[in-house]
Amino acid sequence: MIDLRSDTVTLPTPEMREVMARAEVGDDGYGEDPSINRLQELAAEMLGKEDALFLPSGTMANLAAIMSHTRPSDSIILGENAHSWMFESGGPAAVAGVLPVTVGRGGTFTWQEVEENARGGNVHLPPTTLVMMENTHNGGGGIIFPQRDVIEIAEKAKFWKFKTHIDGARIFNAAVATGRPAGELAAPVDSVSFCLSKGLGCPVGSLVCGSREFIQKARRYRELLGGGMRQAGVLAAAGIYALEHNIARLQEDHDHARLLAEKLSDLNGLSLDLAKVQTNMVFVGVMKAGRTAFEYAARLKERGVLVNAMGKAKFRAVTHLGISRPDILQAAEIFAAALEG
Ligand code: TLP
Repeated sequence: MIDLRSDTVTLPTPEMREVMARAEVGDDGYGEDPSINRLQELAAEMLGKEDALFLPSGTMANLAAIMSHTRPSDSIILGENAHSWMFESGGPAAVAGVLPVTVGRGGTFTWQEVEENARGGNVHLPPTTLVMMENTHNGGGGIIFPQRDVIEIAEKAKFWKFKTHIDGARIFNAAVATGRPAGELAAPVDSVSFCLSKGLGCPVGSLVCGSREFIQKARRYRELLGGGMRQAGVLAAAGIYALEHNIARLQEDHDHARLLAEKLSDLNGLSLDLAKVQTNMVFVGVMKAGRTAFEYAARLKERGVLVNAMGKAKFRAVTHLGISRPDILQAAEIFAAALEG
C-alpha cells in the first residue's frame, strides 16, 4: 500500500527505535526524566522561546495553550477550517469553554479580518483574548501563513492585549519551505505548538513553547487534561532524534508532493491548484470525474493507494518519510488507472 492519507502514518525507523531503547528515563511527575528535560530545552531553543512542555498530542498542546491564554466565555479567532475549529473534537468549546470565531478564506487571514471580528467592550460580547494562526495550514492544503501577516497580527494584537498562538503542527515544513528557521517564524507570537508525530516521524508527541509563566500554566492544564506522563523519555528520545535528523529531509516530502501534483494536474477528471501545493500536501478536486471523493478513494484503495477523502468533492494526499520517488511515480499511474471505466 502507498499510504498518502497523512504524515501521521510514519513508522519509527530502526535508528529512532535504537535511541528510544537506550533513552535515559525518570519520573516526569517530579521533573526527573532527563530525556524529556533535554527535549523541552531543545524545543524551546529551536522555537526561540523561554520554555517548552512535552505533551502526548497536538490536540492537547493546542488545548492547553488555549486554556492558558483564555478564560471560559472568551472568544478566540482562528482561520477558516483551522484544525482547532474543524477537528480536535470541539475541545476549545467543550473544555476550554471559548467561542471559536473563524475569519478569512482558505486558512490564512489578515489583521484587518481580526479587527473586524474581534469582540469586547460590552457586557453582551464574549471578549476576544486569543488569535490562533496555523502554519502550515492543514485545511487550506498545507499552505504557509505569510510571515508579514503573522508579524502584523502579532504586533497589533499586543496593542489590543490579545494573546497570539501558532498551531505549528507542521511548522518545520513551513521552515524548510520558506528557508526561515522555525524560531524566526514563531518569534512574533506568544506561544507555538508543534508535532513530532507528523512529518518528523515520531510515534507520539507534541510540544508547546512560550514564556516561563505560560508554560507553568500549560503544565497545570496538561495535568488537568490527563496528559501528565512518567517515564516518557523513551518517547522524548525519539523527538530529540527527529529534531536532529529529520528536519532537512522534509524538502524531499515537498518535492514528492510537487511531483505528484504535477502528474495529477495532467489528468482529465481531477482538478487542483498548483500554487497551493507549498509543502507536503496535495488537495485534489474530483468533481469532473463524475464520482465522489469517497468512491474514487475506494477505487484507489483497491489498486494500492490510500488517500483521505475530505467530503464528497475532494481528497488529500500527503507525502512523508515512508514515501519514495518511485512510490509517487507508481501512485500517479494508479491515480490515472482509477479514473478509467
Ligand atoms: N492532523 C491530523 C488529523 O487531522 C487527525 C492529520 O492527519 O492531518 N494541528 C494540526 C494542524 C494538525 O494537522 C493536527 C493533526 C493536529 C493539530 C492535532 O494533532 P494530534 O493528532 O497529535 O492530536
